[in-house]
Amino acid sequence: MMRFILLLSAASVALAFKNPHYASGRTTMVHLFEWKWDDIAAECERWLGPRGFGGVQVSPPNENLVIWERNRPWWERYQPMSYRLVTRSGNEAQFANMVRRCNNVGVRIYVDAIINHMTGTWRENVGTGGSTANFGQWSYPGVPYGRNDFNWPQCVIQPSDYRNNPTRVRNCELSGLKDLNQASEYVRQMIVNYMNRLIDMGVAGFRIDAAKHMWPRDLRVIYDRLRNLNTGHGFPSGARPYIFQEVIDLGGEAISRDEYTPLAAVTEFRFGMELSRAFTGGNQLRWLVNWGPQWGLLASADALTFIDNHDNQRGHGAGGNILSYKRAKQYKGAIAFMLAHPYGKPQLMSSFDFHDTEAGPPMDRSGNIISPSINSDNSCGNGWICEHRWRQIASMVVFRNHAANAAVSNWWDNGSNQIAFCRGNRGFVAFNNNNWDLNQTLQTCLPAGSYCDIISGEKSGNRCTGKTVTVGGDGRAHISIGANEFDMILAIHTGAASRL
Ligand code: LAG
Ligand code: CA
Repeated sequence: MMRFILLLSAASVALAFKNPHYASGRTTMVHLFEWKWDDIAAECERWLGPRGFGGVQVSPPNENLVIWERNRPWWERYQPMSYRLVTRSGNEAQFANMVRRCNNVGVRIYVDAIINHMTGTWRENVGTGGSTANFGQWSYPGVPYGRNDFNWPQCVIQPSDYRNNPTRVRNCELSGLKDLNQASEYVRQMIVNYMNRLIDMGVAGFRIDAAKHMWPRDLRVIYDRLRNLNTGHGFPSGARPYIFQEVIDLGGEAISRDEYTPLAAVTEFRFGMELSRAFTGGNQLRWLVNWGPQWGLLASADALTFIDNHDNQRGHGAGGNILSYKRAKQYKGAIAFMLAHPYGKPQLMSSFDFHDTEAGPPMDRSGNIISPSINSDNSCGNGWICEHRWRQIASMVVFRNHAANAAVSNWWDNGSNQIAFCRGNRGFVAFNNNNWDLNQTLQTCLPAGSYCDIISGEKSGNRCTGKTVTVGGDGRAHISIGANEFDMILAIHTGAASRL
């Protein structure tokens, strides 16, 4: 009996940090990379809430080193100076206001937590909140941290360490960033205080930056000390934060993602790598028939899934050839597959346009971030891409919410790159990644009726601005996706947004 209870409680601990606590009926989060808090609050109210998005991953909210020497690159935010909530995205009051306003419209906030390290060594030493540091003394009075709070002896991770030296990967510096010692009681306390402050403000969870570079046993202590989510923000009582740990595991390294799944969820980097490969012709779509763990992916409940993230869309981090907004047709195909298929917990990337992989977000001469403007066709301006506003992508978020727990059924393929499947009797989707047309009568599994394809257009009143699909009494319908069409996808569902 005792053993059974222990087993049971071990299982519930593992599940505890794997629930995003989305508002009911929501399934998908978006990373609003480098957005300002006031703009995110507005976006929750005018777009994300009404369109059924579940949450937003925000850029690190804690004070970072200002690096004019490199013209304020995006990556300065991965160099913490303190846990004060002051950055180019806004101050503490603005952060709190954003969390409140987003929760009010059913959109959760997830914080990118940089707890592995502090800054590198630079000539400049002032943070976004005015804190200073003495790099040579490992001194960060804004926390405060000093020499005793870091790993010694100082060392820098070498490429070969990833293959054969897990201790160095955990205890040496990641690209010269001063490496905190999470085994220290004091360091743990500072980190826990920071994260608990955010939980009290109403955030729903965290991305754990560089989790591979910290010991799972130390992370466990930190997670266990986190408070429950704030019931004053609509979370159920006893709810644990959602934690997705950034572990890049493409195989062949000494440290594996499996060391982290007993603790909480993990970012599944193989997901975007495989789908990018398939949607650029490096693999046939027909093989996606057994998409999931059979492909070597994590168990679905453990996986935070995405095509690109802020690192691999610009060749930072590990793994190359990831699709992004820059190859829009293929990218939308991969994203639509991610959202149509029940595997994993999807995260969308929302980018600013870049040519220089180091360049920071759109900013003025003083380094202030310039807000995205919103055009009449719902797209963004001022240098912001806003993939989450692309009709095809936003419509597929609605599709996923509507498909809910329905399983994949009635898989069809043409033996190469044309595929189609149903989600129970709620949704149907088809893809054409061949260079010839798809023209087929297929089993849609949907009730007879007239549907508006949510990819080529949308329902507006009782009209459809895209393809209309007529499903017969036998559930069959004629499906056509031309090889040269703007998109390679067709999707219909029984929700209000598609049914005519
Ligand atoms: C991450 N995950 O584990 C982030 O997703 C990733 O964006 C971060 O790297 C990294 N870990 C540390 O949090 C980014 C850039 C790096 C950048 C680093 C710190 O990809 O290029 O390093 O943030 O700002 C930069 C320079 C390095 C330099 C270092 C230290 O590029 O040349 O050695 O700063 O000063
Ligand atoms: Ca470390």
